[in-house]
Amino acid sequence: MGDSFLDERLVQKAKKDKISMYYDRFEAQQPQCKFGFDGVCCKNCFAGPCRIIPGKAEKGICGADASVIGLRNLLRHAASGASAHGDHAREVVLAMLKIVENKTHAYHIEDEEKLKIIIKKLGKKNAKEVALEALEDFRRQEGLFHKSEGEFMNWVRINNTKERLDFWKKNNLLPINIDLETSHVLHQTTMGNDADPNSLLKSCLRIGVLDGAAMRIATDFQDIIFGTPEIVKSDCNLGVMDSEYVNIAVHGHVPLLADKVVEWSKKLEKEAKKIGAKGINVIGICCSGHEEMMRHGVHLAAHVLQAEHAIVTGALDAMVVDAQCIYPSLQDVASCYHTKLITTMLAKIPGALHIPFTVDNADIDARKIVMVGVNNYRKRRKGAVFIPKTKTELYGGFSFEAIVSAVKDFKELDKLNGIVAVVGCRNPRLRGYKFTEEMIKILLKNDILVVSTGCIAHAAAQEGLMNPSALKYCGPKLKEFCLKIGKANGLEALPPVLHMGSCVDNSRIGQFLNAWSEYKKKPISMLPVAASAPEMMTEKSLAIGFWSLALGIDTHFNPTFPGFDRFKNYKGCGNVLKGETPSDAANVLIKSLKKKV
Ligand code: MSK
Repeated sequence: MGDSFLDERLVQKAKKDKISMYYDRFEAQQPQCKFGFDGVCCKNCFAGPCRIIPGKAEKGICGADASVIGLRNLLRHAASGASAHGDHAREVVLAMLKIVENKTHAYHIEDEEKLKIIIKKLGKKNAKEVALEALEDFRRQEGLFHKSEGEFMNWVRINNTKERLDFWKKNNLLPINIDLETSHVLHQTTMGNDADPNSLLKSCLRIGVLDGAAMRIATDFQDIIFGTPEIVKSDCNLGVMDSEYVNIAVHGHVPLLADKVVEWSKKLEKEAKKIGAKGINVIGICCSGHEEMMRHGVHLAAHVLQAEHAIVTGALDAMVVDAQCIYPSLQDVASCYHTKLITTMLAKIPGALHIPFTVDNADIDARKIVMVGVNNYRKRRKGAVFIPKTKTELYGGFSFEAIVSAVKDFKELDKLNGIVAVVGCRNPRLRGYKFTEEMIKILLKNDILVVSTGCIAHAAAQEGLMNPSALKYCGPKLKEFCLKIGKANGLEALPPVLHMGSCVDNSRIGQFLNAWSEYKKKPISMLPVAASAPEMMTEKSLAIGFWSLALGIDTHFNPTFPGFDRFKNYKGCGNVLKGETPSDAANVLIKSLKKKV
């Protein structure tokens, strides 16, 4: 049996084709390890593993107790998540440096305005200096390289309110550089190091501050290179695949690859027609989907848990992946059909075709990738193709700039009961229960505007919450707001759930909150805003959650992270919220907002 958001006919098709899907493997894992889930198993040295059993074994062999083990594990997870965002950001900054040094002609500067704003904020003269300042955020060593390098990350300094910077400084939460901090956490959590729960908790928040900056670097440079998103109409769900076209999926996170695949798909249309297809249909999975939908209107086909099903349709000619959230199972599924799985960057999978993708060779590599899909089209097995009809219209591309230009006056937001950022992954643990969709509907009914990113944004879009028809779920104040703003912008209505992009684009939410905080002359922690990761799965989501807490935002996590019950709120940061049903989750979020209005 599959999950409620999966197409039942594809579930049955996978079963008939004898393919193991994530939900089959999830069942095979039951019962899952309780010690692992509670975060009280330590494997950080080889005297272990040590498991904490209340009343029997309260401490590990070295003497670390449940709090220390739990927080060390949590901190390691958060640092891994932040390192993923850091690596992603570095790729884009290095590409920018190549552009400005004329070492690549595959990319160019698309958004000069955004570049100028960042040059000004940094007090620099040109694009090259901006790229070097960003790279400084990966190497600063207390003035070793030059006196002006500062003591903490540039992207923290230029993108946060004075109130937050002062608080973080006072509490030693300002990160020096991305590589140093993530590596420091590995050291800090090895056997025989930091055993102070308060210090470990502070490090979690410091990693959160770092993660916010890493995401912002990625977003800023992506906007400069590919353009800042504007409101765009598109479709979502697997019904966007087309059996008469060559279907190529872009899956992962880094638009350096996905954008080139989109470009070459247009250039190679004729090749597809030569072999009898009507053209090339690029579809988006996970965050690559968001990046390409926002800037090119590419259809959002699938979130992380639907990626296997995109292959089961039998109509996917190639799936090209880069990094993060790529299940290795995709190759097992692809090997049962004609689909070519192409790896290109960090995520390598045995059996897949590996075409290393580099900025230097971007055009040659992207052409090669698209031609693999085109040449594979004829290998589709007749009778093995089934594409569900389900697709839903959505409006996406609500960058900070797009929202400001649509809403015009922040005063309009005073008419609402607040804003909740609902972000993150879909988690198989929820067994397909539409937790997110139900929770969002309760928020809308309570006149709360929702902004969303990542796979949760796929979920919201598929439920029809990102188009004007979702007004039927809204309370009167939210409905009036959406109608007024929508009409002023030539839309039937503003969707009550705003699509703000990929995981790194959570930084757009931060950008919006800074501007709102300035307008209201109140710290973010006093604004009617809360956050939720209702189906948290990846370590990146945890890092994002710590960023949200460090900003002063009450944040809901579900499933709760390991060691939740021992986690203490840090004064001056947001509170960790628990809600294990959609109504409990919505209620704790609403309660948090009420305290601020
Ligand atoms: S892709 S981090 S499963 S949102 Fe950004 Fe989806 Fe979560 Fe990956």
